[in-house]
Amino acid sequence: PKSIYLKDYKRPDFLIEKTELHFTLDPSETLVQSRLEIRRNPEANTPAASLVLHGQELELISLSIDGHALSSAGYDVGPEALTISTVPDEFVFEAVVKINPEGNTSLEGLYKSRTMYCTQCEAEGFRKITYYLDRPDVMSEFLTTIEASESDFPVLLSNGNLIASGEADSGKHFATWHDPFKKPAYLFALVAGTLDYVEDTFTTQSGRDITLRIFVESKDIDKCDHAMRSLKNAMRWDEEVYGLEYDLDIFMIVAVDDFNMGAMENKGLNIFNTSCVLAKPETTTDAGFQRVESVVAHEYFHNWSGNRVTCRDWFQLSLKEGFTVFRDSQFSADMNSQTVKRVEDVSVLRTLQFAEDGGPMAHPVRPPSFIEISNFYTLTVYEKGSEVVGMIHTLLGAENFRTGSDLYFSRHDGEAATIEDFVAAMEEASGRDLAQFTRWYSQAGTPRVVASDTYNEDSGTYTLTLAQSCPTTPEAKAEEKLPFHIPIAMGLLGDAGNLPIQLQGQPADPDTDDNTNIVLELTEPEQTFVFEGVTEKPTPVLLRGFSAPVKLHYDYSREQLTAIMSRDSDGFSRWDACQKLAVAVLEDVMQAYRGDQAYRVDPLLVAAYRAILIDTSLDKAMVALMLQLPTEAYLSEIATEIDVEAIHFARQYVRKHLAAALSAQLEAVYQASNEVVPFSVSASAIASRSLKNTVLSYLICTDTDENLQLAQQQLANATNMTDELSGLTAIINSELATDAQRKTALDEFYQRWSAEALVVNQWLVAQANVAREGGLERVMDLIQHEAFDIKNPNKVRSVIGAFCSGNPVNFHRQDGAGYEFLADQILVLNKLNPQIASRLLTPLTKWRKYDKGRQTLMCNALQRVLAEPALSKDVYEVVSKSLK
Ligand code: HT7
Ligand code: ZN
Repeated sequence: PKSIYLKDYKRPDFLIEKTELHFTLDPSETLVQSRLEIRRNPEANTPAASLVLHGQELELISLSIDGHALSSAGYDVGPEALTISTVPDEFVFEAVVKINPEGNTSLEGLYKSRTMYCTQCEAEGFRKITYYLDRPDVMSEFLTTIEASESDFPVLLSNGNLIASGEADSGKHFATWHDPFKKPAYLFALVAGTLDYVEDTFTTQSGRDITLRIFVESKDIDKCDHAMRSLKNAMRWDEEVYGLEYDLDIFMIVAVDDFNMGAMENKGLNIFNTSCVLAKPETTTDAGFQRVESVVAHEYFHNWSGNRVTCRDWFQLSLKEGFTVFRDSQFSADMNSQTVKRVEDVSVLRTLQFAEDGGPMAHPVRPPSFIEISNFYTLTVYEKGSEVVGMIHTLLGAENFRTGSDLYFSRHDGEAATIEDFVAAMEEASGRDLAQFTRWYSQAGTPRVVASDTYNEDSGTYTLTLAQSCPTTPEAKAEEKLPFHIPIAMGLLGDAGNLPIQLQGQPADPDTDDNTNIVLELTEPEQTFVFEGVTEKPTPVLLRGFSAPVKLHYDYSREQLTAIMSRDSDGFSRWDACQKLAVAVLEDVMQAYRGDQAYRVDPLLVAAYRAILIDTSLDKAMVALMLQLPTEAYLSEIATEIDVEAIHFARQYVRKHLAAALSAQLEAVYQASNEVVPFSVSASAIASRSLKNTVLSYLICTDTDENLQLAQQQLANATNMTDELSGLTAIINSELATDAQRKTALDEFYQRWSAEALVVNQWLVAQANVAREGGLERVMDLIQHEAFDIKNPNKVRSVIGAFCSGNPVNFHRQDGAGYEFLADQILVLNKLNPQIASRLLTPLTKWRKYDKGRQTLMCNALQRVLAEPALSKDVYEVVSKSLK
């Protein structure tokens, strides 16, 4: 397989003005007739170019140009393209092809999910439907007719507005949809099935009534309210915050069970993984409710950031994804809590994206090349891309950012744009030069910033020096990297609270009434900032709100960390200080574990946690977040060499110690939060459950029967899935429970919920994550369970994905059996669903961070995958790059 390079981008030789499609649906022999109005692209200036259309796994039935059938001498069909060497400047191309939806297990193109037909065309799936210029800079108006048996497929949907329906000559029924907005093929969608829907309306700010429909299987009709509410909130929010209004007369969402990702923003017809749309209290956890809210909003926001203004090529993916993640994060923060949302986002970024940035698949937010684009729907493109947009927001301020976004949307409406276009709009709107800033798009790796300081009591000056560097990544050595433009939001903390800030050489800002916050702009390899009028030796609070995706190092004392935890004005920094303190304490235990010394848990941490637990004025959500020790994944990310056993031991040890030392406070908080109140997904109700269940996870670490009974009672009496699953998780992880007690809890749970696929998935995840010995054997049993189906990505993620990423002590067994298990599953999935196979590889790609013994075993597993003769491009790219 060969790489494709951004530097080789060329405009398309041809444009497709109009696309007419006619589908005659059949499980194994669907007929697709296409009529394309094509003309040469004057801007390409390639007057003699042949017509080359993408096409894969298509059975060609007939071809014609301007009504004249082409004989096989007039064209060439390969496995990936159809070439017609001589065509006029403007012509009508018609083709009939046959495709096999029920045999399509890759879930790209047209496929069957349970009883329905659906499509997934991003990034390059449309070429599995018919011959086409399947690239995002070819935008066309679509007219789509679907013909199918009315009894089996009463609902026939595509993009845009329904313009005709009725009985076809064949006796089947048909529906014709017209999408007036030009779009690339990746936004095409088709759905056919027996579906019910819930309907609502939304009146836009300009007074247009939009019909909103969510289509689901009838058994799920009672799980649509939250998605509908979220959709309406998102529509209103986009009008209010970005001035963006919906454009078609109808907006539809369809829930499907078999889906490679979370959801897809097809124009007017979003297709969702059931896990990201269905929710009701009895079956869905609070995290599930919040995921639905954010994914519904994300896909809706794409209607502008992605659809009305799309990407010129797939290297620009972050143009739509980074910006849309930024928009959905702003939305979720506005709907819930700014600080909680920031902590959650930063946890994901620092744990998973930083790990990606430090591994063999590291790439810039705009990758310079790829073999398979599906491999680049990454945390870097999405989450780091969002952080980059967030830094522009910080540097420009909210008002200039909005002016820039207005300019971007108005200037590029109906176009396929680039990251340069986005940055140029932001520069023009603000008058700021972002040239250096754009290095965030082209240089991979997580920058490291080292802060050091001095305080001069006599002059009242405080001097802060910041030095930046960026490690070597696959595309560039550390020495070749140029300094980034890094916004560092910060403050100074004194004995009684935050100190006023006066930077030398910078007049005080009369427009701000908050003089305790400043954004420093680090642009040089090393820079010094002098603060004046500092009346006491301060503690710097650096990177407030996590203002840049960097690893910032300052040598804090543990006392300074507890001061920030209890007194800083920024909630994020308080949480972050708590994490830092916990990391230090965990590292003490890890060191003792390795050196066979006595274990000691710093009483500072116990005291800090006690203070948090008894302070009833604190936000419960923040208390819960602060009480959660850094995860094993985060501790692995920050380690130079991952010591699997030491990390696991230290975390367990400190948890047990805290549980014992704080048992009275924990019990009091549990009892106080275990109130019976009507269910709600308000931020405060979620916070309350989050605190209660965090506390339960500590209580279960104590070896007392009462606490096991507490978990059993919670499981038995729960009226919502958050509490029920927390009860189950506590029991199956408890060292006190007997095997029989764990089995009873699991069996009863399964019997209760076996008809609810999404609940069963959570039941699978809970088991795959149990860290007790024998995890691999339990997972091998789970893949034989009737609830498991290797063709369903949600099941694969729930068992294999959860085990390999969320259960390090069992996956990284010393004998390498976990690695061999994963390689076996990848080889099966490579044939069925290459995208899923490739994503599952992630834990193996991190082999360089482990001890020599594990390195060899992990590489052996990767080599075994690489030796497979029929390796998909997806898997080949990840395995070969990670072995380099
Ligand atoms: N834009 C969507 C991407 C997507 C996707 C990509 C590759 C393979 C399958 C996929 N399903 C959806 C999702 C989003 O970011 O909104
Ligand atoms: Zn997206």
